[in-house]
Amino acid sequence: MTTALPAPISTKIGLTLTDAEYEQTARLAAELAQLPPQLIDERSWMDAARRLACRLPLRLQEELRGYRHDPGSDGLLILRNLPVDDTLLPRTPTVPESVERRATAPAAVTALISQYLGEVVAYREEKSGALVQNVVPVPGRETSQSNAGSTLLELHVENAFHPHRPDYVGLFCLRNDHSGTAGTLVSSIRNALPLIPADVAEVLLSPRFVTQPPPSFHAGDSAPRHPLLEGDRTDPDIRVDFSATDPLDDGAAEAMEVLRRALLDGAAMLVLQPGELAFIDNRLSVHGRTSFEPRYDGHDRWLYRTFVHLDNRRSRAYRADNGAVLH
Ligand SMILES: O=C(O)CCC(=O)C(=O)O
Ligand SMILES: [Fe+2]
Repeated sequence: MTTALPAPISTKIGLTLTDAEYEQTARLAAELAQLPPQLIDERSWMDAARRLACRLPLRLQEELRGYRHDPGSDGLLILRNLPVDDTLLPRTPTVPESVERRATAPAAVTALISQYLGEVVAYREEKSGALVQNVVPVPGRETSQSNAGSTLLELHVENAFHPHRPDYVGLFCLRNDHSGTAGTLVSSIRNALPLIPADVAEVLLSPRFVTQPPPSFHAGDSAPRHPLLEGDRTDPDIRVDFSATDPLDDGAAEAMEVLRRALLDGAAMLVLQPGELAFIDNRLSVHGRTSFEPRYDGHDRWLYRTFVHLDNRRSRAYRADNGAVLH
């Protein structure tokens, strides 16, 4: 990675809720949070989230619908001024594989918005298939290339090895890190492509790479040989994890390094603040995280993560009982 930090992301991307919209969202989240059985992973609760999401503030609905149509050059949507009450939050969890099972008010906020964007899904072999996962630093995992770490997390497409990787990754900030500097790195192939020579792009478009499951997965086969770029040559999708993808020959290794540099050159840094929810388009953009110093004092950085698919039907063979969890 370069030593210079990428530019902070423009504050113009996305939507900041007005105070009236904040109140409307808080009321809706409170209504959802108290619905029995108050457990996120129960089907009836997520069904209610889908239904109630139709009452989110109209401007928020419009923003989400527009983002789904075209995620823009950064593949990023940032929603600001969402309800999170720090005085009601418990201590930041510190255990490995931490997930949120309880229908807390902020979990209801992220469930509503994620369900409006598409279908909230999870993976059986990762974080016990929970639909809302905690992104928190874990003692002893500092250097792990997973979201439990606190050293630099390499740029990656989420679950790049999986045939049904998420279409979007949602990161909802409950607490920032103590120094207020931990940054989510985001870089899109739309911005990087012009920096890549045509002959290198040709290599990236050919199946000369394999990708392993990330360390957060307990089981799973590596992806069969695949290209790193696919689809339209002028506006391709990207599929790479710089700590889990291996080039199969020297030319592929060189091309992958050019891609990495181009993505780093175009990367933006997003220091999420409490009440901000970022969606990353996992087909167009890679993400990572700068390093930070956890204290393990109950007030460390804490995000809720959700995964969203656009079309449940495509992954039906991977989901038992037509539920939300893929194998
Ligand atoms: O901590 C972050 O900002 C991102 C971590 C990450 O890559 C993830 O949770 O998928
Ligand atoms: Fe990630």
